[in-house]
Amino acid sequence: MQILIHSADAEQWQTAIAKALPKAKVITSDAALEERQDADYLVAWQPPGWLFEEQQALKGIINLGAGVDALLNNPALPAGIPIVKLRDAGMADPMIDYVRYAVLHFQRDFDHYARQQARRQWLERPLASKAEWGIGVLGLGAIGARVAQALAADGFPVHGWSRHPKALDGVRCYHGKEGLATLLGQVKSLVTLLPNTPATRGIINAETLAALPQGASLINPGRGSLIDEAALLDALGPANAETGGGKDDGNGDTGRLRGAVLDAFAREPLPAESPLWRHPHVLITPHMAAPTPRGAALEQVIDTLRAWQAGEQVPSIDPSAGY
Ligand code: OXD
Repeated sequence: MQILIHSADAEQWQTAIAKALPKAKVITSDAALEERQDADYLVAWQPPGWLFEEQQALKGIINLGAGVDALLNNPALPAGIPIVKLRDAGMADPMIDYVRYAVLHFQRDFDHYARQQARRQWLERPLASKAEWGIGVLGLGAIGARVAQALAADGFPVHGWSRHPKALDGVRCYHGKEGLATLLGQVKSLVTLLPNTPATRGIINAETLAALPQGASLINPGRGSLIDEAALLDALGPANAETGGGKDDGNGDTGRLRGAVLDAFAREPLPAESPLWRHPHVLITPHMAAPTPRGAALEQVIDTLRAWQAGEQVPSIDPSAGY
C-alpha cells in the first residue's frame, strides 16, 4: 500500500503513519515525482490541483479536517473516489471552548466592559440570566451537536438547526426554512457551524440577520462562506472606535447586531483592507477555533487505511450534499 501525505505538517504525519503501518510505503508530496507517483491513498488537507493531475491510481482520500469544501471545490478532484473526513477527532473540545468563550463575551458583557475600560469607567452592569440567553446553533453534525449539548449543559436554552430533522437530548431542534425563521427570533447568540455547501452559502444574510432580535450576537467558527460580509457589516452598524459605533446608545451599540466573534472568512487570510478588522464590535481570530489534534485524528486515519486495505467499506462523504 502506498500512501501520499499532503499537509503543512506532512512529515509528522508521515512518521506517525509509517510507525502504525510498517508495511506501507508512506511518502509526502515533497518527495520526487517518481517516488510519489501511483499512490493508492491520499491523506491530505487542502491538496493542490496538480497533485490530482499526477496521481492516476488513487483509490481513496482521507481529508485531514472536518470540512471537505476545499477538496470538493478543487476542479482537479477526480470523480468517484471515496472521501473520508475526520469526524470530531478531538476537534469538538476546543470548539466547545471557543464557542463558550464567545457566548460569555456577550452574556457577561466583556465587550461592554472593554469599552468602559477604554473610558476608565467603573460601572457594574446587571447580570444577564443564562436561562434567558437563548443560543442558536446552526449545524448539528459531529461537532455542532457536541457544542449545542455542552452549552445546554451549561444552563443556556439551546436551539439547534439542521437541514434534515434531528433529535438531540437537551436541545430544541428545528429544520428547514421555517424552522430557521422560528429559531432566529429566539436567540441572543447565533453560532454557525454548518458546512460550506451550495445550500448554506450566504445563509447569514440581510434577511436572516434582520430576523434576529435587536442586540443579538453572531459567532462564526464554521465557514466564511456562510456569511454575507456586507450584510453583516450593515447589521453591525457604523464603526466608530470612540463610542463603539455611530449614534451611541450608551453601550456603544448602534446596529441591530451587538457584535460578532469570527474565526472563518470568505477569503483567508482576511485581507488587510477588510473593514471587519477595524470594526470595534468584531473580535477576529485566524481560523484557530478547532485545530486537528494529531493523536485522535491519527487513530481515525489508521482505522480507515486498515479497513480499505482489508477491502472493507468505510462511510464516506456524499459529494452531492457537500459533507
Ligand atoms: C476543518 C477546519 O474543517 O479546520 O477541520 O476548518
